[in-house]
Amino acid sequence: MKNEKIIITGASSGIGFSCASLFAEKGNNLLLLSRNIEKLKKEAAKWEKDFGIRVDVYSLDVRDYQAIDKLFSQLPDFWNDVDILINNAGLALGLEKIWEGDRTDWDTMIDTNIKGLLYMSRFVVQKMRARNKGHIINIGSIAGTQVYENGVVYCATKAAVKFISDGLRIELVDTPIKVTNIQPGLVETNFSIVRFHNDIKRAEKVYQGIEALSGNDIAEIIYFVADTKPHVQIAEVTVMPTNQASPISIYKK
Ligand code: NDP
Ligand code: 8X3
Repeated sequence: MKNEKIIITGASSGIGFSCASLFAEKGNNLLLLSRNIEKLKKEAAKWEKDFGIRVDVYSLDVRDYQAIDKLFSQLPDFWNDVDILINNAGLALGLEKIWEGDRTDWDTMIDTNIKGLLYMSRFVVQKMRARNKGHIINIGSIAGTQVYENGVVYCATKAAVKFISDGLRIELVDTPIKVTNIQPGLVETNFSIVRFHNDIKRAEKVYQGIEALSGNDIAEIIYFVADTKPHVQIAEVTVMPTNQASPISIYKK
């Protein structure tokens, strides 16, 4: 796969950054979006030079519909024919029972993981339908198929990602446009640091005693999914560390 045009949300760290790095190395053009872009801009300049590709980086909060509208109205024509959208921006906040949960944490998760993904999809799928070509790759989670206590709202947002992916696939069934939902288990990124509001020690404990997946492991799977023949649509991928069997069934040494 080469010379494709790919949008990645949440490209500043973790899975999104690993995807950007891998797709760049393979010779694809990237439109990278996240709120923090300083470090990303430096990488982008390096990738452009090293791999002869175009990498555009914009600061964007996917919760802000007006900002997305403005971005798409001002994008260079180069981005009119986007091949792949990786809806990766997302987060978990907190680990509490519903009656103890922080309402602003809920709003942030719902606005980012569900509404942000919908907003981005609305703009990009319109363009893909006009060209009759494209692939939407959503980053769901095993938390979207099995709910666990203290994480109910996060799990509900990822269940929504599953149903949005399934529903969009149905709505696009008479087109060549593909929809994939990637459902990872434990991936060691900034995810737990964000979940625990910067409590790094607590975040580190999540990955102690188990070899978690890396962002690169997920990027390699996404690359495989994106590189299939036009008639092959991988609908879902569920991937966990070998010592994980469900969100709560985890063997730690
Ligand atoms: P990271 O925290 O490392 O990365 C999250 C990315 O999302 C960052 O680039 C962040 O960028 C971006 N982001 C968050 N909020 C917004 C926003 N409002 N607008 C734009 N970008 C935003 O975590 P991961 O890489 O692990 O997470 C990526 C996805 O993978 C998420 O959807 C997560 O739910 C999912 N996932 C993660 C798993 C794990 O165990 N790590 C397992 C299963 C799924 P910035 O802050 O710069 O905006
Ligand atoms: C992240 C995986 O199991 O920590 O989506 O919720 S889990």
